[in-house]
Amino acid sequence: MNLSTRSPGSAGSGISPIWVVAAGLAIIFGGLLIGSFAPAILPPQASAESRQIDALFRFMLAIGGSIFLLVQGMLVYSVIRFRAKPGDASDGAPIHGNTTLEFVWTIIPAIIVTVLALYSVSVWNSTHSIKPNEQTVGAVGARYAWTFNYQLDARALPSGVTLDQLEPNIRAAVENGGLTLSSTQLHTWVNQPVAVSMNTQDVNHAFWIPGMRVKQDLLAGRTTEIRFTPIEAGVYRIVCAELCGSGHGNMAGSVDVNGNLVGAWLIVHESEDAFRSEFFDPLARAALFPPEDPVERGRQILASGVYPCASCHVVDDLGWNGAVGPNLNNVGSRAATRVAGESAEEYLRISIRMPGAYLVPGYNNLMPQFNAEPGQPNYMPDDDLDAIIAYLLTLKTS
Ligand code: HEC
Ligand SMILES: [Cu+2]
Repeated sequence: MNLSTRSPGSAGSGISPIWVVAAGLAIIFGGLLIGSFAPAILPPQASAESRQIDALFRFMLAIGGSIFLLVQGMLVYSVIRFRAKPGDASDGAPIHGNTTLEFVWTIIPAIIVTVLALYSVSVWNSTHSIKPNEQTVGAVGARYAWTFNYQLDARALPSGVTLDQLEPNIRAAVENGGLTLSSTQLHTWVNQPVAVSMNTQDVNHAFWIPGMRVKQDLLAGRTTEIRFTPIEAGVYRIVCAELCGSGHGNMAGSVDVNGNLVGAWLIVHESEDAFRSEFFDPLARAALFPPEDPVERGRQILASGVYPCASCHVVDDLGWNGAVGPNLNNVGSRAATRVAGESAEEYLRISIRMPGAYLVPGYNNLMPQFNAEPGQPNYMPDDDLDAIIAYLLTLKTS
């Protein structure tokens, strides 16, 4: 073993062990200090999982911080201690073959990586395990909106509603596994484990709730899942974390945990039952007793967020403020004059079924095609389309 690191001109023999111990402690405590900054750079923890994930992150940050201090400390030390004396233009002695050193710098990273791997797998297994009494929600990503689907079955009818009040076909749906209720919000409550199963209508998206520390890709043709258990009431942002097109930045949603945002105020409900009934009962009533009037039905369909129109269009009546496509506030007035020979109704039908056929001047062909057959991307049944057209025809500015 031949370690001749010192350049010929450098003075002194070894460094005092006291200094080595002091430097070692400074590096370890410095790393821990760096690791303790983690909470300051992350959003507040809103789920049980976020505690485990942040602890893992802090651990990694502390290790990374220690390595950073070690490397930078050596660098600064060497620059000062081994600087060239005036007039010394000679090179340092070449170094090779130090088995001890090589052993140490192989074994230490190997131990670190093994510990991190075991720790990460245990966090992964715990955050991804199926929890008892999970609330299951379906999430659909489509350029550029999130839709959440809840199943309504016979056990969860709103109070005062009985099966025999329902139309036969709706009753049959409720009895055979449930009706789907759609909303643009993911509603849940504190300490309720949630399992979200996710599909995309078009390209890949990624479902990310920074406050819950969950993020998962939506992959075309596959169903992916994510789980979390909220621990704090509040409203949390959902973000798309996969660049998916020109409206990607608008592809946001919210998780409302046992609370409601009214104006600027977060109102936490008195009871879980009140919270559930305020959110689910109106959705359920709308699905169980669809309005006869096609205009009202069309409005209800669009308001439910089951189609992602809001992120691209403005409709004041529905609170939409998307900016990718034309403002639809008075589309009912202009639809008849857009294309010679097409009635207003026919023009709107083509706008939705074949958006590329007639482009509105000044806009690109960015609207997804809403298809008539189940199983196609962006499926929109004829019934829904008729109702939506009836509603759009009423949008006129005076
Ligand atoms: C990804 C963005 C996007 C989404 C989602 C989207 N549109 Fe569009 N839409 C556009 C763009 C861009 C245009 C203009 C280009 C064109 O005519 O295709 C347009 C045009 C239209 C027009 C013609 C407007 C006019 O002034 O003549 C109608 C009607 C329309 N969209 C309705 C809808 C409805 C209803 C939905 C939901 C079912 C929807 N759009 C979803 C982007 C979008
Ligand atoms: Cu997206």
